[in-house]
Amino acid sequence: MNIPLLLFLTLSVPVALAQPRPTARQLAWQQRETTAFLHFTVNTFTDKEWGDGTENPAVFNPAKLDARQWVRALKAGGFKMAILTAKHHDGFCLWPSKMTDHSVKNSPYKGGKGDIVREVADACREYGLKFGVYLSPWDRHEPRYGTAAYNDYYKAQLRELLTNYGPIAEVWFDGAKGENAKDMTYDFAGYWAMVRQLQPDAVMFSDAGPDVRWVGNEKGNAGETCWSTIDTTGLAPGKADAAYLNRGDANGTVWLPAETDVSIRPGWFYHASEDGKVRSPKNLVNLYYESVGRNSLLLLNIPPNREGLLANSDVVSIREFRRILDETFRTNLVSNNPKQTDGKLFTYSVLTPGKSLEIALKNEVEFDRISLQENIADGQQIIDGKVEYWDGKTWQLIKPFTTVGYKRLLRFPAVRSSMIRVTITNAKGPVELAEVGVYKASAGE
Ligand code: FUL
Repeated sequence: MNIPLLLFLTLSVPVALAQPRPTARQLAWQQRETTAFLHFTVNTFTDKEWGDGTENPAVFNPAKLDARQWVRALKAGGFKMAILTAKHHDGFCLWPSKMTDHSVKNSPYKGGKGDIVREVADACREYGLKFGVYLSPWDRHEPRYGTAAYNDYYKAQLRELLTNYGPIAEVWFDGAKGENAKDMTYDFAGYWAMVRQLQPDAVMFSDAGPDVRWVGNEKGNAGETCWSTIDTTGLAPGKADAAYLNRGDANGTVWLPAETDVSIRPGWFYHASEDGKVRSPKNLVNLYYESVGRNSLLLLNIPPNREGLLANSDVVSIREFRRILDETFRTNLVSNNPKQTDGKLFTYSVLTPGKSLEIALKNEVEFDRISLQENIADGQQIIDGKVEYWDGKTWQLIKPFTTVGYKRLLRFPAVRSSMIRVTITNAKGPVELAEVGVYKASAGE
């Protein structure tokens, strides 16, 4: 081996290895694409968004509660997981925690014998959805809040949730805390160690990870440029630089993909007054393009009502949302290209900046959507690029794009052609282009 080559290998290999990559659990999380959020507590009955912790458990009476109805509707909406607010900021527990009386056990629900965490976990298992829990660190009811003893209280509750309900696929650590809340230093390191020990496959969300980061807004959109890498220095739960979280950082040293949480209604909890303000299927489809289509995951909240059911309007909206997406993405118009159309990230073509990949279509066809995916198992490389179509004489620009990562969806006015080409203009390293989809959007979009 000649000296320059040896030198090149020794210098370049460690650099390549240093590129952040997802863990197996992060990779599985990203490929789920859409998760449902279920916000439910005393607020549903008091018509509030943030309870103050003084609510009487007697108000909590979802007489017709049917978790199977929730999960059936979520499955029809194509959601792969449901995350339940086991405890929101008001401190009321949807399971009979041994740690407090402020729970379902002192409510009229099932005469105090109910356990909504169990009902939802069981329904998810029955219908093949993953199950996750939200356990608010900020607790406005528990007297120990504000003292070191609260960390033990919180951990004991976390342990109950992690040990009694089967597999937990995600734990949501909300950094929210009211402005006049008591001072409290959370033992996040301790909480996270417990999750790793008891549910090693679970991903943990907070403003700053450790597995999944907040997208920086509650409007439902990831940055037009969105890196799964970020620099976590100075970030902590409740301490977020929203714009930074929204777009990530090409030079970030940590793999921490963005989760886009947004509600189907204006509030996170059900309010009858918002029955006329449920997002339409079209609106939800747009959120999908602006979250999943920008290298993020869509966490859509569909809050159960006072009866303990998902409202029909919401059920219809998510079902139609999925029907439209299925229709748009049913037929990939790319012809004869097994690598880029097999749905597998680990079969790919390697592209370097300046290099194009020409892709033949099934005859001359009309299309207005393109989907691109990188093999993120090896990291995220694309900085920018463009797609063009062949007009019979020359290449015409369809659209430039920036980051791709897990998925980039492009929308543009319909064109007719028999060939496209994808060019990478800038990249951090060799691009592993895993999937290319060319589609004609459903009329429903
Ligand atoms: C926020 C909370 O304050 C909201 O009530 C809701 O739970 C949302 C998902 O996170 O930080």
